[in-house]
Amino acid sequence: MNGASRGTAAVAGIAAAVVGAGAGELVAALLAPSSSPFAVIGGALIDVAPAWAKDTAIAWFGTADKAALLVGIGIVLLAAAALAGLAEARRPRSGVIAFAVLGVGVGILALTRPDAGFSAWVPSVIAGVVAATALRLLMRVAPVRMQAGSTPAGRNPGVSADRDDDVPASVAAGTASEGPSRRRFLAWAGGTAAAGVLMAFAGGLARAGSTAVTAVREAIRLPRAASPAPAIPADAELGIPNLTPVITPNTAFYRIDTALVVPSVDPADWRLRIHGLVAQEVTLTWDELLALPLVERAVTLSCVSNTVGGDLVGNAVWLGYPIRELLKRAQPDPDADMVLSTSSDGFTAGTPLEVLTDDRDALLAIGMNGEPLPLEHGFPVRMVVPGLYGYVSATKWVTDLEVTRFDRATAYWTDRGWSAKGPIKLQSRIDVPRPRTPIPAGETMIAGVAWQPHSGVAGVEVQIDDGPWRAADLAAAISDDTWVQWRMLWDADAGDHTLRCRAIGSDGKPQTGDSAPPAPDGATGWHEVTVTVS
Ligand SMILES: Nc1nc2c(c(=O)[nH]1)N[C@H]1C(S)=C(S)[C@@H](COP(=O)(O)O)O[C@H]1N2
Ligand SMILES: [Mo]
Repeated sequence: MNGASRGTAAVAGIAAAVVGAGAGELVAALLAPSSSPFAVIGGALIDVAPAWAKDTAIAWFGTADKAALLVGIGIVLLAAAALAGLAEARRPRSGVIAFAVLGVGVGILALTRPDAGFSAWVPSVIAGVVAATALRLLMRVAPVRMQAGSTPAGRNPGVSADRDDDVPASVAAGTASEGPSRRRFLAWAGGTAAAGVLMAFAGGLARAGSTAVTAVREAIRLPRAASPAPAIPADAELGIPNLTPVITPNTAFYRIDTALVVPSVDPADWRLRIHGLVAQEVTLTWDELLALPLVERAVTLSCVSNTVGGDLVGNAVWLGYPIRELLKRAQPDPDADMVLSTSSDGFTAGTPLEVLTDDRDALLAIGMNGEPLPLEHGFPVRMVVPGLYGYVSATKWVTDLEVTRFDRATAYWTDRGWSAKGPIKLQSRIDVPRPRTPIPAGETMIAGVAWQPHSGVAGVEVQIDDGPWRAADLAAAISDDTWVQWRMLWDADAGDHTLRCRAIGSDGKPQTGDSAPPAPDGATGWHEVTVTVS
């Protein structure tokens, strides 16, 4: 025991970890953005997490699941750092070594990540070295504990240079020393932690401001579509307050992916390789893609994790090139039935070959609502396939299409227990009134959206309490590939009421009322909203 109190040792460990983590974030921001220690640990955890843990995370935190994960990692690391401090006080160097080993370990882990560059190990190793050094230095300024009157002769506990081994254990058994040495230690520890926070902050700024790819994206002028999107019918938008707009703005579009740090892919380096069971391998560069006759289509995208009434669904106008045209060039073998798409960060999706070659507009997309794809929505190139959940079709940052077979290849989410095939199920949602909003008696508007991309929606019905199902008014649909707004006027009488909706599919059949959870192939059931009319 070197004589520091437990509290002091824990504080030293935490301050050392904070400055190490800050250094790691800063170096990562400057050198290897996807290799920050947090991103590496988080990314590895996301990949090894059992399916139930991920499903729970998405169900609890929705699109904030990543923030929740990072906070969780932070808490665990701080606890571990406190323990490293305690270890250091008990056995000098043990905490220091623990930090160094952790840094090297995470550095090695960094090299195994799918998007790792040569220097992926550097931020974590630097983080470990900085934390280890800081712990060693802080323990030197840590006040020793002593029994009353037993100050070792000739030494001031606050300023001794190195007393790792020379303070007798009995000295350590007393109360922590108060006064200047303690204050001095706290000042050092506080300063160390503050330096860490500042470095992390600077790293965040560097990342946000300097990512070269952001600048490249901003300079891009998208080509005009050879085949523009059909005009949006004037009566597609009902204009009801609080009703989801028919086109989802990019900033409001849900985001779901396994990427803790948004991949930065420079279009100049982007290549798409089409290979596997094909007669002709095809590679495509960004410039070649832009020179092709592009089409623009509105397509509604939904996440399979969307619960009944949930908001993991959005509708955008995508600009891209039909994947079927590229596959035509590659000439798939007759026995192929799947295309395994891979992203720059190692995510994979398995899409039925048939869906990518039929007459629907499955796109290799570069534009979203008139802009280049936002970075978090797959810049520079992603897939968008009308009618399929994102996990089997909508690969962002896509770089590779392997033509293969369902009995030969599996993809990211199918390896975690989700269905290999994922057609989007018929769904509808009540947006207005919001649950539990007080409503005055009399005429009130009920409104929402309904979707089954690629099949289309033939109608929507609404049920109040246990009354009859009544047809709602359907707005004009942009196309069968998009959702459609609906509304119904309701003469509300005082009391508590349950509102329910169900869509009618293109085959005339109503949406099933059987409740099923999202796993393994999409939720079913009727959306219900309870309101109080007064
Ligand atoms: N590279 C990559 N692409 C991905 C994913 C991913 O984790 N990584 N998630 C998929 C899932 S599950 C969905 S629902 C859609 C979501 O697309 P969005 O974030 O643009 O809404 O992206 C798909 N494409
Ligand atoms: Mo998803």
